[in-house]
Amino acid sequence: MTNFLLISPRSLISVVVWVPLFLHAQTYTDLALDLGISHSNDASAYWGAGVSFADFNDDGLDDISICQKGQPPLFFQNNGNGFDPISNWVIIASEVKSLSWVDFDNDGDKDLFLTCYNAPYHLYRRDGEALVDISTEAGLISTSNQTFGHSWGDYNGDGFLDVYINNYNYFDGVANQFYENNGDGTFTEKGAELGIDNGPNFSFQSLWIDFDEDGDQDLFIINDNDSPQALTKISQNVDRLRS
Ligand SMILES: [Ca+2]
Ligand SMILES: [Ca+2]
Ligand SMILES: [Ca+2]
Ligand SMILES: [Ca+2]
Repeated sequence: MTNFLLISPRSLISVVVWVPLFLHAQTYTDLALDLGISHSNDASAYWGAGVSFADFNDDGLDDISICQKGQPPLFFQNNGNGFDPISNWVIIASEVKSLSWVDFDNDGDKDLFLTCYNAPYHLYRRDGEALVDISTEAGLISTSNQTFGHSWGDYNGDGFLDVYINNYNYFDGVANQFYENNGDGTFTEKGAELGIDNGPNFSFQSLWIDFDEDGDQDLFIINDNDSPQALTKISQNVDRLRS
């Protein structure tokens, strides 16, 4: 038996008219000034700057952290009706390219990691109201003063977040770095050992993502198109990476 779909001219018209009634264009209103955020990145900046929308004080309200050209980052705490600038966190004098609030030590509060332009990257442990620079004691040693993006992910599934760091050195390509979290407040660099140091490419950003949905984190790397080797790479996590 053959089934037929009968559409009369009248029903066809009704379909054509009916569909657009359920399509709505989204509209947005800029509330930044009303909510207390007046920052604008320097229009002459050659590269963009990162931003974080994360609850850095764990009060249930997402806060905003903004990187900016030639200046330290800005922090705005969400008060429920708007945002209050935090002025006592002058933690670094350098331009910051990206930052993440991340509980690297699993003690329940969010710590801060940031990458810098013309300075080493830094990891700050959250101790109450204070942010304590523990980069050196944690074993995070910059090989570049031009670090752009970074990404956190638990590549080995041990419950502690590891971090991949993208170095951008245009005239002398510097390999990226990958730090395995030892779970005791320290890290071990394993980029070359795991085959993910990305060679001398000028590297913008990275992302840990389980692209093949096999339960482990794979690594996606974005490089500048002037890079000597490749634009982008994805390293499949097979036996803890090696690709
Ligand atoms: Ca908050
Ligand atoms: Ca923490
Ligand atoms: Ca881990
Ligand atoms: Ca995977």
